[in-house]
Amino acid sequence: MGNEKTETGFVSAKDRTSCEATLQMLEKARRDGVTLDLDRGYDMKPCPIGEVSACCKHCYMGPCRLNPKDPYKKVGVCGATIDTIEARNFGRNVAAGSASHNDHGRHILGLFKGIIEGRVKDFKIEDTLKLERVAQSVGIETAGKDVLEVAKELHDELEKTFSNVNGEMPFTKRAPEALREQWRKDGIMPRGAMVEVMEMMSRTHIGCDQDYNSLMKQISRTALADGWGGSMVATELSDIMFGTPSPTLAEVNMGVLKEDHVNIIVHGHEPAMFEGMLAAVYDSFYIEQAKAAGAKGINLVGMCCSGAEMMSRHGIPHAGNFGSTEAIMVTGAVDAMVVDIQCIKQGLVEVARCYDTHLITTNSRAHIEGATHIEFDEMDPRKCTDQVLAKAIARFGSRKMPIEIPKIIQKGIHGFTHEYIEYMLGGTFRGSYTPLNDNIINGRIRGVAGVVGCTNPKVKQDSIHVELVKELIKNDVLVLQTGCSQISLAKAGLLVPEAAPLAGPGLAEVCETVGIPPVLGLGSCVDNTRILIAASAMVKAGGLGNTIADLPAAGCAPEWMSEKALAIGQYFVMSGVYTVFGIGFPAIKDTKFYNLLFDGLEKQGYGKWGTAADPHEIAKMMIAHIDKKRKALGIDKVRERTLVDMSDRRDLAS
Ligand code: SF4
Ligand code: MSK
Repeated sequence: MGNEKTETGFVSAKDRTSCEATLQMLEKARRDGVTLDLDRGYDMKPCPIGEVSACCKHCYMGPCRLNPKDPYKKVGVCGATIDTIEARNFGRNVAAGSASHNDHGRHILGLFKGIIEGRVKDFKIEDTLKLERVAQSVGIETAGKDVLEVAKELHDELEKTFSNVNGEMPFTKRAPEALREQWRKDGIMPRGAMVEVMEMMSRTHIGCDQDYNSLMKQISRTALADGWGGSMVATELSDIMFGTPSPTLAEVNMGVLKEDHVNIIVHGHEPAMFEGMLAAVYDSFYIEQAKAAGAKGINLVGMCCSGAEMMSRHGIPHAGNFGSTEAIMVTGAVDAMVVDIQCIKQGLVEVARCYDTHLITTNSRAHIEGATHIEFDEMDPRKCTDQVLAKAIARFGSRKMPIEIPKIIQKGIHGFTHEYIEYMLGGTFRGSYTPLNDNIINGRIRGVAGVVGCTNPKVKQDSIHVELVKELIKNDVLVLQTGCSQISLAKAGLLVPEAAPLAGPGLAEVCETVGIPPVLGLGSCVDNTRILIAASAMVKAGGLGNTIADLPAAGCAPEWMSEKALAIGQYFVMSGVYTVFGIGFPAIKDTKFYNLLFDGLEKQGYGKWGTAADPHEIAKMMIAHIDKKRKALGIDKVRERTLVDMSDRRDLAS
């Protein structure tokens, strides 16, 4: 199949994705006359004014569309300037992103409370060691207390993450002291998530906060309330309840679907429903039912971020990232797709209808018109999961669609955590980040980069992620990954130790010695907090400065699309990380607000934003920043490589 006429012209499916399996399904969808997001993304020409955030619809005197170069369109009807409008729009985006993660975290905290109080019977506290460590990290004395006592105290402490009106968010205690002092001095220490999001919304009402500098403070507090708040609560309590991941071999891509099995995909962000499905598919009753319908068994696979989380924790196969969630239904082999919250495209309904797939929403906060809603209740998981299984098995038994599954699977190692990084470098008894810091100081590792985030049909799916990461590792930069980006690289085959030769000589040497890939997958987008904790641990280990902004580190979301991504970007910047966004950025270059984001914040001692579309340009920017930090630390001279001798190897591996 060659070029296809879309609404805006001919475009080759090959220009829409670099994922071979998704490409095959896009071509099939076009043959079948079904439109996917990958083509809609090409056809949709975004409003050029909205794309740079130069419009405001905060009141009905407008909407106002600004053009700073046109003297008659320099301000809105109320007189709001471009800087006010950009800052208010950005603030509301960050508030929505932070609210999403905090709502997720609050829900996970509720489940934790249900376990403590004995109301939730189907889940338990799995990782008591992590419970103890997390409790201690927020100042809870654990000696002599039993598990439930510690859990109860931890719950009560973490509840403040959401409900505090004054004071400091509990997990901010884990940040380097110099950074916390800076947040206090600048008045941006997050208090409680609810108050931060509420204040962000109230400040951006017409006629309220109209100074972009002042708005920036609340934007930062709202973002920090995500990274050091709800997201961190979600990650840490999920580990405590469902188990802390450790490196696991897992399969990725559409080839994980099995033609002769009942295929159920779980897609979304919260792990509880997925864990419930995992328990249910082993029920012999349903296995027998599936066999009676002619299937060899039940095949449960993940997609998007809950998929990444379950793959990290349990090695559950993963069928693809955000850019493939519509395309996978074109296989005809998906008997049910079960979804919870966030990044669930409404377009799934129509594709599911075309391919006779059950699309089942399960969360009270995320209904979709046209989907079947079967609510998931943690106190009675089987009420939902049994109905899902019955529907999927029945669909298998009466499959009408021709099946075409791309036979593409990549194996990779997933499930790294900040705890495991500490352990793999320092060993069981003296787990430590010191060997990592030493390898950065001696120059084998040039620096560390977080490459994270979504895919976006404005650009060829996965292409920027893969090119960027290849360029970074080639330059001895160790890459940490989460979310849909991790799946892009897994599909490209880089999450295996055998990818070490693609790295520069220093990084390759470390990877080969320790036996790790040059690209470490840390889980879902909410798990970006693992990177914050790892960065804090690097500061605490010593030798690389006093705060995260001193580290030779940088971050990037090269194919971002969500408001959560903006909140994540801002919390990384305000934690000290240079953060580059690909595709574009919602602000006009050289406005005062833009300059504050892209330069001013760094002058205040934080990180800063950057943007570029080309992956090689992004890599250059990130590496230049890493080198700048190496120079400031006085470790730029030691980057000529030394051959490792046996004692070096022992240092690395012990
Ligand atoms: Fe226009 Fe001001 Fe109303 Fe925004 S708040 S729509 S800029 S009048
Ligand atoms: S799912 S926010 S597309 S990473 Fe977390 Fe992926 Fe981005 Fe959604």
